[in-house]
Amino acid sequence: RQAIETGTGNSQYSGKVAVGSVKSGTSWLLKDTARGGHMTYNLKHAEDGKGSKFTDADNIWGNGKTTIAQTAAVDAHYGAAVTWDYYKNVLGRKGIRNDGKAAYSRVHFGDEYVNAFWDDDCFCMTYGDGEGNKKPLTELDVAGHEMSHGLTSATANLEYSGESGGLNEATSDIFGTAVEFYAKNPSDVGDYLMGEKIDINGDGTPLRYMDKPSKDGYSYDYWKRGIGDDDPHLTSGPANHFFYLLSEGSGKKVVNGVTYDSPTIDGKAVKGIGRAKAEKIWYKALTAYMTSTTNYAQARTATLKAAKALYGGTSAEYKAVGAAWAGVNVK
Ligand code: ASN
Ligand code: ZN
Ligand code: CA
Repeated sequence: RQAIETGTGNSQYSGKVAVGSVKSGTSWLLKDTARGGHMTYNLKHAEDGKGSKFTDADNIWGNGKTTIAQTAAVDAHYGAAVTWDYYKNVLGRKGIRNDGKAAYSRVHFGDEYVNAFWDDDCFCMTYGDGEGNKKPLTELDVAGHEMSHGLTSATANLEYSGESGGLNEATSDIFGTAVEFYAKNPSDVGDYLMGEKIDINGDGTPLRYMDKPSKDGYSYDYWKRGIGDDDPHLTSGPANHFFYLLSEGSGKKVVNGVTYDSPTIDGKAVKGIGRAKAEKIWYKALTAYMTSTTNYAQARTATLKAAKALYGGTSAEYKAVGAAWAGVNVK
């Protein structure tokens, strides 16, 4: 039997964090025994295989910078841990498959790779180092996003093309964002932006905006016919926007110091019901009512069913779901 221990991690994006580690001989192993045994591996720039285990002599991991390989591992390991805790404590779910077993993470994939991804085959998350090895794609909301692709695969299994592809992507943005808020980490406060710290555009802007997805220059704010032919990362827009409207409502609002201004297609105001309820509605819709081919109209029906089951068919929550979908042109 191994004693469960916790190490100290100096992350790049989330400050000083606890990391799951376990004593192994004379050193420590980066293994989260308290969370299904999740481990983070070092690919050392390879693009396949599992990589090498991370070990450490003093159980203090990373230095907050990219100068040592451990730092990206700290962020990835922490991201998987917070996502695990969010699933358990908020969604009542024991890991991605609800079986108590962890996925694993791999960092330092490829050469200056500017992406991160989930893979159903390895049941694992993988992170690149970013351009110039400066901004690894290991930010907390990105980790929550990738791990939640595993959650989608294990539940509704939304096909990664057509409108279901956009809903698949949005599910990952929704839970990635939920995880970031859940962490209550003063070094990485929650927001309705994706990847705001990885500076993927090189000008300080985030990867995606949920209050008004078109702010990225590419994403859709509203559903329209034929949308499913486009990239899931752009057709996630209406569902991300729906989630924002349902949580916070339309118009101007400041949350954790960030100013949002969320429009509706017809200018009708939507009143938010709070993020916690919006998350519960999306999770129930995903796990009870959506299937692999669910499209936008069916996602509306699924979330209405979920709101009815959770809060009743005459509730303010149920009405807000309808209003938020109308705001993004899904009726
Ligand atoms: N980061 C992307 C995602 O999770 C990776 C991809 O498009 N395959 O959607
Ligand atoms: Zn994704
Ligand atoms: Ca974020």
